[in-house]
Amino acid sequence: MKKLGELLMGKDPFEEILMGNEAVVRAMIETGTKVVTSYPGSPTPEIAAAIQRIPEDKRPFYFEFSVNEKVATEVAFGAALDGNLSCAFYKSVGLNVALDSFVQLGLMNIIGGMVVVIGDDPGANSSQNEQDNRNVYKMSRVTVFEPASPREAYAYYKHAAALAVKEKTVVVLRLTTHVCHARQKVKFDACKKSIPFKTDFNRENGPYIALTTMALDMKRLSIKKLHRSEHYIKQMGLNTVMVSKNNHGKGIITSGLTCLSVLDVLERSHYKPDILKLGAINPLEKDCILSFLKTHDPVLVLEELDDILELQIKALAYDHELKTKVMGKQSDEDFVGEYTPDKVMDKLSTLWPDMITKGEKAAVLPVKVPERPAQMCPGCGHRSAFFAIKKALEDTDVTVADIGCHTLGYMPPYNIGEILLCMGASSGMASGLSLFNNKKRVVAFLGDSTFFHAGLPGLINAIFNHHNITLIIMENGTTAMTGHQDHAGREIPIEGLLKGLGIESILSCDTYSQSKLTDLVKTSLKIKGLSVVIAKHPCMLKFTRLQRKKPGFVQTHITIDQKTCDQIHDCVERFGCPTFIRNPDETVDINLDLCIGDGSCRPSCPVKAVGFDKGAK
Ligand SMILES: Cc1ncc(C[n+]2csc(CCOP(=O)(O)OP(=O)(O)O)c2C)c(N)n1
Repeated sequence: MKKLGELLMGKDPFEEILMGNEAVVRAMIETGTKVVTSYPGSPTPEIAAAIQRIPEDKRPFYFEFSVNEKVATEVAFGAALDGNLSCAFYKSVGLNVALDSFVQLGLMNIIGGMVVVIGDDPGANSSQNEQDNRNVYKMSRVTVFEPASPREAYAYYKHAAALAVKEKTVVVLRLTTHVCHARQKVKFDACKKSIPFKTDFNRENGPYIALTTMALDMKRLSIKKLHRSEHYIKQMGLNTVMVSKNNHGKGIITSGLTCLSVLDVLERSHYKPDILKLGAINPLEKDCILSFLKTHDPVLVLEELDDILELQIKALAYDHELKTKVMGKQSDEDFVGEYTPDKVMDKLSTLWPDMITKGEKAAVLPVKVPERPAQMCPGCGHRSAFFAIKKALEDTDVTVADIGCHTLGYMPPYNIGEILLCMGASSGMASGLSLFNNKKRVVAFLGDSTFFHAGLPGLINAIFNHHNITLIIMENGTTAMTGHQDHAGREIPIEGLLKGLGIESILSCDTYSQSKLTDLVKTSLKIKGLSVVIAKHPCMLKFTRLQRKKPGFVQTHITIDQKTCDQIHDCVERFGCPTFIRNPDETVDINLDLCIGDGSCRPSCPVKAVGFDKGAK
C-alpha cells in the first residue's frame, strides 16, 4: 500500500481499506474543502493524523489545531464567509465548548458552505459522558447526516459538502466512535483539479448581525433551509428501505452503527422485519417515514442514547392519525451505552421472542480481554509530580482535577483530584470550594493544553475575585492524552502569560526534581490568595518515541540492587510506576519491556536500591 498521504492525494480513483476518519480526509480533498480546523479529542483525532500525513506544501487545504472547539468553529466559519468550503471537526463534548458560535451557524448565509464533523461517543469510550448531541442539532436547526461505516462516512461527507455549498449553509456529519475507527474497503473517486482559495467576503451577502428583529428573520431563513434539506435528502435517497420477503408485517427504523447491529442480529432470526435506515437524522424525511409507518405494524425505533427519532416518529404518526404501533425505548437501561449486536439481540429477543430465540448470541462474540485500568506511562512527569505533591498535602486539603493524562492522579496510590467536570473547570470549581473555607486549603490542577483551551477564564476569575486557591499547572509541552497534538504553548510561554496577568506568586520546577517540587507546593499553600506552581516535564511517551527513531539508540533501564533492597515497596505502593513487579516472595523486579530508564523512580527508594544499568545516563 502506498503511504497514506500519497494515497489520499492521488488524482485517480482507487480502492483501499481505510479507517472512517481517514476516508473523511479523502472526501475533504475531493470536495475542494479549503480550510479545515480542529481541537483534538477522541474519536476524531485520526482525521488530523491523516491530514498531517500529507506534507504541508502538498496539502490542498489550510489546516490548523485551533485553541479550542469554539475558535475552530469560528475560523472555519470565517473562511466560509470568504467563499471557501470549510470544515471544523471535534469530539462530542467539544460541541459544548463550540456551542455559543455553533447555534448561530444555521442563521447565517455561509457563502462557501461549511461541514462540521462531530464524533459522538456512545458508551463514553473516551469521554467524560455519552451525551447525545442530536438534542443540540434540532435546537440549532442544522442538517445532520449519519453514516454507519467508513464507506458511508466518505460518501456522506461529500453529500454534506454538496448540500452545504448549494444552500450556503452548515451541515453536520455525525460520526460515532466505531464508525471513526472501523476499517473498510472504500472505493474512492477521482480528484477534480484544485480549487483556489477565495477572499470574497461581502457584507451584502448577509445579514450577519443577528440582533433584535433581524434574528427572527434569520431564524425564518434557517427553517426554510431545513425544508430544502429535506428535499435534498429525498432526492439523493439518503434514507433507504431494506425489504424482506418474510417480514411478518413488522418494521424497524434505525440509523448509523445501530443499523449494522440490527443486520447482524437478523442473520439469526426466524423472520426479518423490513428496515428503514435513516442516513439523514435531521431534518427527518417525513414522506419516507410515513410510507414506512403505513405499510408496517408494529414499527420499532432502534436508536442508541436518547429517544430523539422515536419521539419525532411517534408525533408524526399521531399527526397523521395512523394506527401503527410505534415502539422505542422500553426501559431506563435502553438510554445507556452502545447498541452492540449483543444488546440489540437482547432487546429484540425480549420484544419479539418468536422472531429470535432468547439467549442466542450475536455474530460478534465479545472477546474477553484482561481488564487494563488506565495508568500513567513509565517515566511520566505527572507521576513524579503527584508523588512529590502528595508529600506537601494534608489530609484536609481539597484537590480539584481537570481533564488530561494528569486526571489519573485520582487513582491510587496518589488519590489526588477528587472532583472533575470538564476541560478547564478546575480553577472555577476550586474557587467555589474555597469560599468561606478557612479550614481546608484548595488545590486545582490544570494541563497546559487545557490552560489555553478553557483554563484561562477560571484563572482570570480567581485573580479578579481574589480567590484563595493554589493552581498547579502540569506542563508537559503537548496535548498528551489525545495523541500529542500541538498547542498554543509552543508560541506563548505559560509563565510569561501568568506574569502578564499580574499573578504575584508563580513558582516553577521540573517534576523530576521531586523534593524541590514538594517544597514549592508547601510554600505556595502558605500564601493567602492565588498562587500558581508550574510542574514541568516533557511528555515521556512523546520524548521516547522521538529518541527511539535516532540512529544508534540503545534503550537503557533502571536496576534494583537486590542486596540493598529492604522490600519497603515505596516504589510499588507510593510511586506506582507499572514497571515495578512485586513478586510473591516480596522481592521487586523491573519489567524491561516497560522501563524507559528515566530514573524518575529513584528518589522513591529510601535505601537507594534503585540504580541505572550500565551505560545509562
Ligand atoms: C471539550 C473537550 N475537548 C476535547 C477533549 C479531549 N481531551 C481530553 S484530555 C485532552 C487534552 C489534555 O491536554 P493537557 O491539558 O495538556 O493535559 P495532558 O493530557 O497533556 O496531561 C483533550 C483535548 C475533551 N475532553 N473535552
